[in-house]
Amino acid sequence: NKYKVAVVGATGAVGEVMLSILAERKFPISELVALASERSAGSHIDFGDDEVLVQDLANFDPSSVDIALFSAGGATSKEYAPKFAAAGAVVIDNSSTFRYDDDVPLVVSEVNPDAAKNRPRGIIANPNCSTMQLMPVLAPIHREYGIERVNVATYQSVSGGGRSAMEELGRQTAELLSFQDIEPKKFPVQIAFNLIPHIDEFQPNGYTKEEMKLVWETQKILGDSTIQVNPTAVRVPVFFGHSEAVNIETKHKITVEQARALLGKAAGVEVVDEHKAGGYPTPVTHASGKDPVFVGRIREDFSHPRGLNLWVVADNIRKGAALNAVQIAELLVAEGLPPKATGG
Ligand code: A2P
Ligand code: 11C
Repeated sequence: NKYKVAVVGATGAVGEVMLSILAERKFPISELVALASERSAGSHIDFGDDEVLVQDLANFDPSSVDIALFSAGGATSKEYAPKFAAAGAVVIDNSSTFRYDDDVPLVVSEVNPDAAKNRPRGIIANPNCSTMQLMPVLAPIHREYGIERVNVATYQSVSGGGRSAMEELGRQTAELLSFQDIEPKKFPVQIAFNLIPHIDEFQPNGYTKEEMKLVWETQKILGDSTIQVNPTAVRVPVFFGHSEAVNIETKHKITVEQARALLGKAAGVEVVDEHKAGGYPTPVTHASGKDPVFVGRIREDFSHPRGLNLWVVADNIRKGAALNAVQIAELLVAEGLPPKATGG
C-alpha cells in the first residue's frame, strides 16, 4: 500500500523535519502534499531528492488524503484537523488542541502503540516534546517498579517555539555581542544569555500550561492517573534539544544497576552514563539531529529510600515532534490502513 500524505505546516521547524524523516525512512507515499499558509504558498521545499510545491491550506481539498500530519499551531489544527478527518484522512496532530480529549488517543510509538487503533474521531494526538522524551524512559521503570511520583525540571531549547523563536535567539546573541540594545518579541524577556521559567500560558493554579502538559500527558500515556508529577519548565538559550533533570520515586526500590539494565534494552532509549568529562548526554554533543532519547547521570537518590535521579536529553524537533508523528503513521501502515486510491 502507498498513501497520499499531507504535511500541514510543511515550511515550519517541525514540518520541514517531518518531510525529511518521511523521505529518510522511505515512508510508502504515493503523493506528498505540502501545505502552509498563503504566506508561503507557491514556494517549493525539499522532499528527498525532489522539490514539492507548497500549497495554501485554506484552498486545499482534503478528500483524497489518506494521512495528514499537522504541525501548524493549535488554531490551525482546531479549524482544519476535523475537516481532514471528516474527509476520511487519519490526522496525526502535533498541537495541544485535542490531546486531553478522552476520544483522542495520545501516542508515543514505543510506549502505547495500541492506543492509536482506537481513534473514533480519526485524530491521533502527538504529545508535547517535553513529555514525549520522558515516556520511553519512564514507561519500562513504571511497568517493573511502579512510579509513584516524578519531579522534573526542564531545560527547553528555543526550537520548541518554532522558527521565529530560533531567529530571536540568534538575533539577540549577535546584537548583545556587538553592544546593541535588544527588544524581546517572541519571548517575554531576553532569551540570549538568559533563562526563562515561563513556557506557554499561566494557568489559574500558578503553573504554566507547559508544566501542566507534563502532568496531564504523563498520566494519560502511562494510563495511570495516580502518578504524581511535579513540574518546572524553563526555556534556555539552546537551539536544538530539550534536557530534563528527573527525580522519580518508585513503589519498589530500583538500583542504578537495575535502571541501567532496564534502560539499556528500552526501545528508543540510549544510555550514556560514564563518570568522566563528557560521559553524559548534552543537547549539542548527543541529541541534536538524532533519533533516540539519551539518558545519563543515573544516581540513587540518597535523600529518599526509593528515589532515582536521571538526566534525559532528546532532539525536541525529532523524537519530540516530527519523528514520533511519522512513527505513528508507520503504525497505521502496520495495521494495514487501506489507502483511498489503489495502485498508487
Ligand atoms: P507559513 O510558512 O506559511 O507561515 P513554525 O512552528 O516554525 O513557526 O512554523 C509554523 C508552520 O505553520 C509554518 O509552516 C506555517 O506556514 C504554518 N502555518 C501557520 N499558520 C498557518 C495557517 N493559518 N494556515 C496554514 N499554515 C499555517
Ligand atoms: C516548546 N513544547 O518547547 C513547546 C512546543 O504543546 O505542542 C510545543 C507546544 C505543544 O515551546
